[in-house]
Amino acid sequence: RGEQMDYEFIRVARDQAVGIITLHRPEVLNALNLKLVDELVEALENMDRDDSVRTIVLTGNEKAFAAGADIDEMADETAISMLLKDQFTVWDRIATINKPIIAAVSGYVLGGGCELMMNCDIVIASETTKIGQPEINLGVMPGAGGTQRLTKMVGKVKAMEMLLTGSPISAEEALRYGLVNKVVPVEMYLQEAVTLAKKIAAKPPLAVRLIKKSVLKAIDNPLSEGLAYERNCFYLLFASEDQTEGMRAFVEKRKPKFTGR
Ligand code: CO8
Repeated sequence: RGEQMDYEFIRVARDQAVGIITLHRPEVLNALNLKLVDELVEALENMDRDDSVRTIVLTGNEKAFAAGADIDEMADETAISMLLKDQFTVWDRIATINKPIIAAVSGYVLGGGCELMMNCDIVIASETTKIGQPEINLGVMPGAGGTQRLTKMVGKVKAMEMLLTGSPISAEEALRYGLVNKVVPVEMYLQEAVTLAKKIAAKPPLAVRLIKKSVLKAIDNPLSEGLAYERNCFYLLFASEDQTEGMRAFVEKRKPKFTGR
């Protein structure tokens, strides 16, 4: 399992220690149907288990990272059919991936697409990126974290504006509000993300993993709990061979060789 041929709506590839997942439903601007999300979660979890993958890049195409959940698939749902389908149990597993996920986005990043981007750890955006939560225009609201994660990221008044008008913001505006890390020309966004992913892939993996976990703790917990968690992770890393190697290499003025142990 996990071979390319298993997937209908995504593509998986490798560039050295970077796993690359490409959303691939170009004819509908990568609208996220249930099967696509299932495949995405399976690919993410496979890469998370694979020691030779250190970081993950998640991308779409130039025109769309993802224009949201698949509206055709949702149009005839009822409250009870949605509840029974329980699509968010699989969705929530995206937030449990241990390895850093770098989103390389361009074009439309709307609705569930924006919520997916906000589940990533670092975001590189092309100049043509448009980010928004247009659910209100369909008579609904975000259901995969859009009201919560967006508010924590951009603050109350900007979140209100985006969620209540449904109008997308530009890449530059997203940069100002801290929704994306960097805006680059459209020819470069994927390469830029892969370069960044390779840089992080060269770092000691246990430290990478515990830093990601600790930062995510800050979003959801009081400071005192986050600090206690950080302290324990910090102590834990002193049990790793990479701590011994990293500090010894510094003292010996040579480059460290990290093994992930
Ligand atoms: N779902 C299904 N099909 C879509 C979607 C979508 N979200 N977005 C675009 N498409 C399809 C279009 O129907 C069209 O198909 P066809 O060629 O068969 O007519 C094709 O993609 C190309 O789209 P357009 O012709 O509309 O292209 P335009 O360039 O004219 O417009 C827009 C681009 C502005 C992005 C427009 O397509 C649009 O408004 N799309 C819908 C955006 C939207 O409302 N997204 C929010 C969806 S609701 C949601 O995400 C709730 C999240 C809940 C959690 C989900 C977890 C997965």
